[in-house]
Amino acid sequence: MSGPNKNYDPVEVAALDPEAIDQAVASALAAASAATTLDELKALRAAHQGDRSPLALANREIGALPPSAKAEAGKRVGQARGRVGQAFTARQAELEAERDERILVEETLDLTVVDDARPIGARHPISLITERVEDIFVAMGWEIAEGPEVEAEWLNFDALNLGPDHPARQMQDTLFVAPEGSGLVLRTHTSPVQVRTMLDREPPIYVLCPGKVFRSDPLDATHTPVFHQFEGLVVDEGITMAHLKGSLDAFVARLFGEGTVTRLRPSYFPFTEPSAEIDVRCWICSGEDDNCRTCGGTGWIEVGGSGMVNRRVLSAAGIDPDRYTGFAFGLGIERSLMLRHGVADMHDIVEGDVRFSAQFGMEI
Ligand code: FA5
Repeated sequence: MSGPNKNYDPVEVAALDPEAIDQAVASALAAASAATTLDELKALRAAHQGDRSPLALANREIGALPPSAKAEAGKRVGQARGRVGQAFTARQAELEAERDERILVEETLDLTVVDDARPIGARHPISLITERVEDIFVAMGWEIAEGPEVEAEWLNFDALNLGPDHPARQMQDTLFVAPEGSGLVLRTHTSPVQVRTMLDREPPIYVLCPGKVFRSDPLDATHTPVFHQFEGLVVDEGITMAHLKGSLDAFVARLFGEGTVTRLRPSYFPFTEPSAEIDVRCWICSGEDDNCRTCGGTGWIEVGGSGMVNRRVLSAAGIDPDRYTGFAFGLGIERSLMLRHGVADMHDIVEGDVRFSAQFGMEI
């Protein structure tokens, strides 16, 4: 800084030379408009407006001027600093506006985007296969019938030719509804819907009844205490065992695919005569593993029971057995699912893990 000098002419102080000041202003304005980011602008502002900038240094020289020169020099430097300050402030406002605009675009939240962080659920494969089975029979012209899960003992057993002392009553491990003697059970099969349907409707009858059933069976690879069956019942004039076989063959080909190997094995059910178990070739070992856990080494898995409706059952339901005959079958839905999809263990079906269900797709 120069010292006090009475004859001082501001024009002679280099820093206060009008041309030098104009140049400092021009260079500051150019720098301000050339800045492309706020950080760059901040650095340039320090260089052109800070304590060590040409205009700040010029400002300091004013103090040393004689009073007569101070006003003019002060006005010139003050205006120059004002223009520079305005230019930087205006450019800052522009850059801030650009930044805000950019942030709005870059950080826009699309609230319509599906949030896949939360896994979606899946319908249980038992529901899906039940609907498939229903579709197959409805396409053949059959109707869907329903009955309650808490059932009258009479319909679950007696009307099906299983009297109170009938040994076959022990074949199904029944869960009775309290109190003792209530006359109610958790239905052990869907067969009571046969009787309900025959009491409700006149032949010809072609119905399918899917539903939940209960037995005190322990949970293992092929058994569960709560499972599902679908019951088929046909009552019409002239119905024979051939109609039963034909209907089952058509159904099995549709659900499991052509070429599925099945067999009807003579058996006994009090409500059908003659009766047959429906077996399918083991879907895990195809009969080639004597130690197979799924079929127990027999090569066959029983999926249901069937037969011609016993004339005593027709009579109990008020249908003339001399005019009408019928067939019935009852298949396990869990076993059908295992067969269709090669599920080796019942535990997977009953445990309710969504990762198991999700493999079957999200059919609605
Ligand atoms: C019956 O329940 C008869 N009502 C079927 C019937 C209907 C025969 C109409 C004749 C005429 P069964 O107890 O065998 O039969 O059971 C039928 C099917 O249910 C079995 O073949 C099997 O596929 C399935 N099933 C039986 N117990 C279980 C269980 N604990 N867990 C899973 N599925 C089972």
